[in-house]
Amino acid sequence: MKPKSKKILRALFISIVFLGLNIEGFISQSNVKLSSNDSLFETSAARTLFFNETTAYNYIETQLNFGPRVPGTLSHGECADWIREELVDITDNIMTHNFTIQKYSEPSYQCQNILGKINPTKENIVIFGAHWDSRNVAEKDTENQRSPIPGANDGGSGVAVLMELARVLYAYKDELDCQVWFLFIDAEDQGYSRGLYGLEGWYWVEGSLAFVNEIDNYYNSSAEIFECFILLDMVGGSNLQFIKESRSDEALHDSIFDEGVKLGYYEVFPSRPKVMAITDDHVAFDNFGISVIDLIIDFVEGDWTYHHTHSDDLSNIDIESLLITGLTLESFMKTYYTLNQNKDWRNTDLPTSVYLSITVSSLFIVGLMVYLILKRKLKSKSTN
Ligand code: 1BN
Ligand code: ZN
Repeated sequence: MKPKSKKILRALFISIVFLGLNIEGFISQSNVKLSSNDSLFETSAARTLFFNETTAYNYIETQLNFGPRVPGTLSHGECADWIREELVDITDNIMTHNFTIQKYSEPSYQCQNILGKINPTKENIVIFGAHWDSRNVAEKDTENQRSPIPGANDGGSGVAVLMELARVLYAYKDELDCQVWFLFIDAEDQGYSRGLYGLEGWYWVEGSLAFVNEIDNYYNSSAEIFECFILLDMVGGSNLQFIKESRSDEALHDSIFDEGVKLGYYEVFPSRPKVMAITDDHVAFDNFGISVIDLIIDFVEGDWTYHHTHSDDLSNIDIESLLITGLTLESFMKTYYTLNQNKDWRNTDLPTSVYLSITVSSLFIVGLMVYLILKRKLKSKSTN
């Protein structure tokens, strides 16, 4: 082989390797491999997201300052008013669904689901939901089982993330091609467990059942279409790890978990999550025919052990968990519901990174083959 040909071949080989390494580097960067302790704001993927964990944390603190949000109490009414007041500046319209719960000869209770809508004239509707009542008993505590819990995580965290999500999405609502509903659900947490009712005779999830019964009053069923219902429950504890709730739509679950993994939160959104069936506010929406997901932890055997105890307070909230949940959901909205994109979470395609990896590997192999063929040809030419 002539020295000049050798030089060209060497340059070709180096270029192929260099190109391959660069593209691989790009892919691994775009996947943002971070542990949950790293600062996300140092990464390019997160700089386009605006969810603020301190604002969310303060929303929990405000709720706890009202006292337990148990139906029939002053704190409950004050918290409902506060939710409505907050929504004034961060949604386009606010509706209240009033309903009454009365069991046997017990007193009747005035309850309210509160709905804030963004972009109410768009056709497709994404619903985010969280319950805002807190449990009237602490049946899993060793002390004072008959007194109400603070509900920082169970109740408070979901409301806080919803509220902050509403704030950030409202700021760029013109870039979204859907309606977004923020549904603050009452009367979720007063059912029966370990010998105690929250409120005598109540079922779990009374508020969502009542809302879905009357959902026709809140949208135009001949012109508007529900995309999905995303429920947040207990998203603010330490060692956050979401389960796969058995009613959750497979494609919706995968898309949201992929979004979390894309941001580097592998442990929070595990590839093989625990599968559990949980009675929660998504059930009524699932029965209505909407694709649902319940973003919830394993509150029975998981690491966060304060469920329905007096220790479900601010000291057992991890601000990072609020951030992780909020950023993941904001990212989900950007990926699937911004204008001028054609992604649909229902298409259970492989993640883009897998396609990119396959393309790069194929390019690399083809390049290598071309190199080897050329090398052999040049060698045989020079020996002739
Ligand atoms: C989930 C979160 N639930 C209440 N807060 C529902 C539930 C709890 C259902 C314990 C059965 C037992
Ligand atoms: Zn609960």
